[in-house]
Order: sequence, then structure tokens, then C-alpha cells
Amino acid sequence: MYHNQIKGFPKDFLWGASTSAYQVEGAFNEDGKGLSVQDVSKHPEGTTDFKVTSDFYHNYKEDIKLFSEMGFKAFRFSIAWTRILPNGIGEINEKGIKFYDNLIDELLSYGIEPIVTMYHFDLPVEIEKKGGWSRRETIDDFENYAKILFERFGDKINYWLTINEQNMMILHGSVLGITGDNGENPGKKAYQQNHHMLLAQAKAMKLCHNMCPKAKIGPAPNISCVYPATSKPEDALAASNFSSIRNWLYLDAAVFGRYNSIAWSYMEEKGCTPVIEEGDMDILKDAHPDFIAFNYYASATVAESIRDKTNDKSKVVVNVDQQASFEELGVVKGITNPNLEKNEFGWEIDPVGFRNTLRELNERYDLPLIVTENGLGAFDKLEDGDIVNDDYRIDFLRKHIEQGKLAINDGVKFFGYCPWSAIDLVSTHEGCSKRYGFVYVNRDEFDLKDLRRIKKKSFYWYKDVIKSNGNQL
Ligand code: BGP
Repeated sequence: MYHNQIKGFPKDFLWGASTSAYQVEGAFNEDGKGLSVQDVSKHPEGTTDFKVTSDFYHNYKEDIKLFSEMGFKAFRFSIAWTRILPNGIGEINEKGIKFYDNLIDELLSYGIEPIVTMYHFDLPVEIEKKGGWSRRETIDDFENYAKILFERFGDKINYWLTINEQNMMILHGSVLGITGDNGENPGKKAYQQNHHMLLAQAKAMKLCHNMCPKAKIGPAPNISCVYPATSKPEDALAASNFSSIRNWLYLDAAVFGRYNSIAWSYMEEKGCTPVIEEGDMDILKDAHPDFIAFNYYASATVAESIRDKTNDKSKVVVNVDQQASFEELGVVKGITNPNLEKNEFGWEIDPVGFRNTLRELNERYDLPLIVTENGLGAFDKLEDGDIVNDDYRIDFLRKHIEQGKLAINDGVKFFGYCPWSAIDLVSTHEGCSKRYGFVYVNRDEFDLKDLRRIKKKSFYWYKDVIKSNGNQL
């Protein structure tokens, strides 16, 4: 829809950027921190591990100073469960508490709003050993951890995010080194884990409202609008299947406290509905997010997948690939969208899809929306004189912000934008040469060099964007 007059971003719009603990902090075994599943996960050959990363743990003051120079109004980061509770439960590690206390105070001293993710892919190893999210007790362990966070940081935090990309953990579990399992019916295990995470999230949201009445809390899934490959009705059905399985299953449970009916019938068909105990649905119904945070990287395009008697052996696909190379017989088939360009890693680029996604979320849930990840991974080049000309990143972000602005005209209650990532960090599974930050960290895959911080061209650009409240793009 064309708009004659652009309303622009609200005055108090939360401009900022994001990171996650295990991808940026390093210091994986310092000051009493326990191991998380990320600290011990296997990494593809030729990519680095998460032991030092960008060493934010020791450099947070310098880094936050840079964030303030860019004019950040908000900074979205995650707390490592294993810094607070090295074994996931039990004794509190006061040094871990101190680190996040200092970090939060540092942000507040610059007037930067801390937006805290409680759990970003880094389940404590000690909990994983006992069965991780497959066991019901992990729900209580998470609630106990949440209670500590609200007790210790509740007076300073206005925005909490429960679980980062729960949907990606379920759909990409093995890639992320978390919930994946290539057993006979991987879907059965994954959707049981999903049910437990949904309950843990609901309990945390309720607890937050009881313990920190002024704070706001919401889920943080990865959401993409889904296009049918053609106007063929069967393709449209496939798009609806995929939207439900990828997006709405998670948000319908978080917002409405019920299972999405299409996703449920899919799980029934695959024999992987979760065991729901008495009272579970009441717990889901009783929790209400104040907003939805979501990560957006690309849209998805899908076509009909035909299942007939000759290819009847269909399994649940728990490794759905954002880059289109997946098929689940009789449900959906990923298609490359011929209208979109791709980045160096094969991820499609779709700024208009960003507006579509914002609109769809608004229509469906009618809640305020904040974007907690969006960005371009690239092989940046450090040139002589400490220069990084990342015009491609500026182009990517500009186009997305433009579309976000139009979504505000469309009526979307869009209140914050925190792209990925504030500073270079280690990618989930593609090493540290895949960079996203506004600030370059001088290190290679295996050579830590001097970890020097260097402002990229996008740093200066984003500073102007924030200063002009999104008017100067
Ligand atoms: C999201 C994760 C982030 C981040 C980002 C980029 O799914 O929440 O942790 O890593 O994707 O992905 P990648 O690092 O694979 O390029």
C-alpha cells in the first residue's frame, strides 16, 4: 500500500542492537561459570569455538562506550544461565551476578535500556546431562532460574525476553547442538521438548508479572512470512502448513495459550503430539506476554509437496533449512524465490518481507512488536588505516528500516529495532569470519590477534540513523 504521508518512528523508539552471551562474551570458564551446551558443542571444521569469541566479558565497558557513541537507546543481550547457576540449579555464583549487575549499571549510566534474553541456546550442560528439555523437571529449573533473575535484576530491567528462537531450536536442533536427535521419530522428542519450553516460558511470564509488576516480558521467536511459490491453491495450502509449523505453533501458544490447530493436526499425523499433563493448558492460558519480540532474517517461499503410495515413508523434518533446500513429503517443499537476491551465505534478502511479517504479526496478535535480530552476515574486509567499507550492510539495514517505517503507517505497533549484531561475534555455526557487527573485532578464525575494536562504515551510518530517529537513511 502506498502512503502519501509517512508518519515516521515514534519519539521513544528503541534503537539499538543485539548480542547473545555465548557468542560474544568469551571467558567461558572464568569466575565460576559452569559449562553450557554451547561450550562443549562440536564445530564444523575450520570454524572457531565459543571460548573467547569477542571477549566482551573483559571489554564490556569499552564496547558499551561505543554503543553509546552510536546513540543506542537500547541494548539487547542475553544472560548466561551458567554464569548465574553453574550447574543450572543449586548454588548461585555471585561473581556471575556481579558481572551482569555491572553490565546493566554501565548501560544505565549511558541511558541505554537493557533488554534481557533469559536463555539464548545455552542450556547448562548439567541439565542437558539429565535429559535437558526432554524432562519435565527442566521446566522447574528454568522457573527457578527466572526467579533468581527477577529477584536480582528485577528493579533495573524493564524488558525481558524469555527464550530466544524456540522455534529454531526445535526445527534446527541438531545444527544448533541443542535438541537435535536423528533417532527413529525425532519429531516426537522435539515436540515434547517444545511443550516443556512453552510451559517454562509461560511460568516465567507469570512470575515476572507477579514479581516485577512494572516490567514487560515476551517471547522471542524467529518469524518469517511465508509465500506460496505460485497462485496454485495447493501451494497456498503448503504456505499455510509451513506458517503454522514454523511460526504460529509457537506464538499461538505464547499469546493465546493454545496449540495451533494446523500444527496440531500435523503432529498427530506424524505421531509426535506431546504428552500434555493435567493443568498444562491452564498454565499456558494463564500467561500473557506484553509484547512480541522477533528475529527476522528472510522470508520463506514454499510449494506443494506430493506424497503418494510410492513415497509414503515420510518423517518429520527437524532440520528445516531457511535456505530453501528442505522438503517434507505431503506437507511442504522449500523453494528458492526467483524475485530475491541472496547474501554471500545463500540467505535470501527480503526487506518487503519484513514489512509483510510485521503486518501479519500485528493482525494476528495485536501486540506491540520489537525486532530483536535482523542483519547481514558477510566476510568484511579490514583495509589499511582501519577501514571497513561495509556498504552492503548499510544497504541491507536501510531497506529493512524503510519497510519498518512503512509498517508503522500500516498500523503496526513497532516500538524497537535491535539488529544483529552490535559488535562482531561468533556465528552460531559458521565461525567468526561471518560478521554482522557495526564494530569490527580484529581476530581471525583461530588467531585472536589483538581483538581490537574498529568502527565500520555502518557504525557512522547507524549513528546518523538513530540521531535523526530513522529519518536520515
Ligand atoms: C539467530 C540467532 C543468533 C545469530 C543469528 C545469525 O538465529 O538467534 O544467535 O547467530 O541467527 O545466524 P548465524 O550466526 O548462523 O549467521
